[in-house]
Amino acid sequence: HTDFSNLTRNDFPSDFVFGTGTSAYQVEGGAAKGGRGLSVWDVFTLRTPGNILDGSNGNVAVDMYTKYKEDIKMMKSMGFDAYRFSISWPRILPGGKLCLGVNREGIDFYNDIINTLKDYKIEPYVTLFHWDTPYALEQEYGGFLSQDIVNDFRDFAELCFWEFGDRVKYWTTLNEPWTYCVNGYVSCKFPPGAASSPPPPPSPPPPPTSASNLNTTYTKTLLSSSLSDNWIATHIAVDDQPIKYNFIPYRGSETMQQSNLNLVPHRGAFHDNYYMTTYALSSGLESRVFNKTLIEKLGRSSINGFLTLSTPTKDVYTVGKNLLLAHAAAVQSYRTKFKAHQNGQIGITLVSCWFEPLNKDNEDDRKAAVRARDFMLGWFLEPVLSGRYPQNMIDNVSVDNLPQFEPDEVDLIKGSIDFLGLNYYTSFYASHDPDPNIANGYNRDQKLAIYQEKKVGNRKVKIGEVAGSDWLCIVPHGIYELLKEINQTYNNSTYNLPPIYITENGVDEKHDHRLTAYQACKDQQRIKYHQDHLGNILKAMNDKDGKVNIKGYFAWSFCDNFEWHVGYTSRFGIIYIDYMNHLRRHPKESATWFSKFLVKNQSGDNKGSGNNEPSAN
Ligand code: PNW
Repeated sequence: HTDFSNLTRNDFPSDFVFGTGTSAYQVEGGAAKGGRGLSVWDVFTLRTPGNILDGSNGNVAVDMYTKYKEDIKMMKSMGFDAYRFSISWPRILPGGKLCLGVNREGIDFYNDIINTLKDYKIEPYVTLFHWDTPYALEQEYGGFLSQDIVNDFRDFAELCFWEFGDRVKYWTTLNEPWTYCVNGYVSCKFPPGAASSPPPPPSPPPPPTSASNLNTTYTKTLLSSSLSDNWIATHIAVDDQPIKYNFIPYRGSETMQQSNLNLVPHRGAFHDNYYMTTYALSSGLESRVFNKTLIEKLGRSSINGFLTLSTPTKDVYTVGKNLLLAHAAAVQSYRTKFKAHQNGQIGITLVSCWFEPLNKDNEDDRKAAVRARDFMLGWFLEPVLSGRYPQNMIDNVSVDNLPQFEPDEVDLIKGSIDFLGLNYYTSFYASHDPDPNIANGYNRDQKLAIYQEKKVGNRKVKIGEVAGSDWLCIVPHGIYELLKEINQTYNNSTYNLPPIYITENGVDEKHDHRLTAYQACKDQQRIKYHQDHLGNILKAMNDKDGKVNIKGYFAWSFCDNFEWHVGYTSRFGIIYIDYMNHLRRHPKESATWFSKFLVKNQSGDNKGSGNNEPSAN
């Protein structure tokens, strides 16, 4: 059955944990307060505001830095058992390294959060790294591109265990290493962006002859330009018309390619030293930035297109490996030095979509769907369980690009989680494509294409209702399919899958400045989203042919917040933030729904107050 509207927490085991989540850079603000150092996100947003859809940053965010007490009180009033948040590495180690000094004010800040949670009997689930790498380490050795990060991360982790481990019993080392890798080193939507990637060789290779239908003047201009970044050049759009355009990915030493896509120019704006344009693609809204040099070369009038950035293929896999090593080093330290007396658990949080074969009757498509999962989830899950990359990655990524694990590294990484944190938002169709017309390595390596819709008869049908973000179609049964598949693949004596926590699940609406706070709090779509996903989780937990061991569920997010490269344009919160009015908190209808859902039966150990109500201060 698929009607989950009467579901309550009492349908779940009595020790099943319900919480909400946030991350430091997305909510704290206080960027220049209390001795905090810079993170890569400060520099990425402030130096190049065009990197962010609305030009915003997390300087103030939702000011949890000063409002955490009222927020924790609100969590309690809704009846949540747990709160998942992350520690800002540069807030407690402003120089990134232990030897450069500990910032006591930062430690005190997190101590007060943890103590407040404890006072309210809310269990802290702490993430050590939610993408805010200390900028000092990015400058010194390129952040996670360098294996030097492993010791610095271990030191940071040990400091956290030492300072907070008497009260924190659930640690996750990393949030979504996949997203950090792919957005940082493939699509360049996240720091470091292309600006920090190695400069291209002095003279780019000549264009292939097949590029004859490109505007040659334009092409020559770019080829002879002295742009210092390895930009991808572009053909130009025409006002508000869907057009065909060419783009020429320029990727270091690799040859230039040409491909065609459809795009709809969405909007664009000139800023002091760059031009930002947003265009609509089937995969979602994308924004791109032209720098001033390029504008001067081409003239303003010709710049109505876009330009995108890229880094060498190998980087993304190098960063992935260093993230795994850093995770494993922190876990080893916890287990050997802290676990015996602190008695907590440590795991990792990984994100995965569910990939459904575009054509279920086609074996190649079925294999492509598994490959898609292996390049997203398996990339990190297989190593932490077995010490190996998924065979699909070994088979499809060139040995020059995929860094191997040394025997001592295998020992360190294998078995390095006490629990798996899983983030699920959406699903895609996957189909086999032996020669994808994609410039960049990671996406080429997978030899597949993903879609959000498929043809049914003569119509194209979406995989699910589209939410605020175009990448997020609502597919509740996808979490059931994903959990079942994870269980089938990894819950055996070869892999020893530990218990799972759903550490993120949620949906957004677009910011709409025309709505009052009152109107914006009407979020029935979110209520249904959580109901339907919780129902599918419960179904996986009780499945006759193999129960999935799931221990908890964290709604993303406690409140609206800084949604990375799309800034404040996307709202994932169950609490609404009024950005125009002192960052006032307003419970959305989903917050009220959660407060009712979370009321415990008056019987047995499920006894509760029975009167949860979200309240704003
Ligand atoms: C998460 N996907 O990233 C992050 O952990 C949060 O910080 C963020 O606010 C939230 O999603 C909402 O975007 C995701 O491919 C990365 O389905 C990838 C996916 C989903 C979420």
